[in-house]
Amino acid sequence: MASYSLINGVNPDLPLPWVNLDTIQIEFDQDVDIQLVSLTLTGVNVPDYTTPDPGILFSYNSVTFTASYIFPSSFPTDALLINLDGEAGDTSPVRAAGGGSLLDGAFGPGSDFEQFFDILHGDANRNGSTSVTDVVLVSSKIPSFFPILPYDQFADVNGNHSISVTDLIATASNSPSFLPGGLPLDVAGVDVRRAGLVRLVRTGFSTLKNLASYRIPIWRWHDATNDAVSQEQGAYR
Ligand SMILES: [Ca+2]
Ligand SMILES: [Ca+2]
Ligand SMILES: [Ca+2]
Repeated sequence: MASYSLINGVNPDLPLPWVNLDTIQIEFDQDVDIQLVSLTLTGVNVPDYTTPDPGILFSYNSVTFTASYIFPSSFPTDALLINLDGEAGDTSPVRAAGGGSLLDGAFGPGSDFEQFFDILHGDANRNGSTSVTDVVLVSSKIPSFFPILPYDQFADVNGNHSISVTDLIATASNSPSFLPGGLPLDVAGVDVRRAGLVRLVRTGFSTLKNLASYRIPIWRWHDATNDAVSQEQGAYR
């Protein structure tokens, strides 16, 4: 039986402050069959980012086992939900390359994977609102450059590895603002948290490398001998 684990970044449950995130990358631990329509992104402010396809650039690298979805514009402030199809009845479920086993999503082989994450432009202290507190925080880091302190990746709201007046303006211009109330619905219009997938609320972000293509979940298959380990590693168990 296959399973998966996530690799978490710094406080992965908290909002992401970056203003120019536009790419979702999903890295697998083996070669997979995956298509553009395998992924759906929904939100509260924007109910559906992927249907119909707004011009997403999809690619899959069969050497690094990484799927990339480059969206035509940066994600706005929103509460978001990724759905990756893994059900037998889906149009293009993710499966091991060559017609192998279906993806192990929420509860077992042949189920979707769903993951929440929040974006709040300028929320440098990641407390769920953008205010003068964030403006003061960003201001206190000017000038700084990665990786020398007081550089802070979350105060570098345009993700260019330096904190400057540009980040300050971006933060101030988004203040005050808040995350939307409510939860994103999945593609079937079901509130997946209320439907029992509370364990999927936790998001898994890797260490920041390139903010403009921020890497979100790391997906892994495990063979039967690794199953006990992978269950323990599951970020939302
Ligand atoms: Ca599905
Ligand atoms: Ca804040
Ligand atoms: Ca910057």
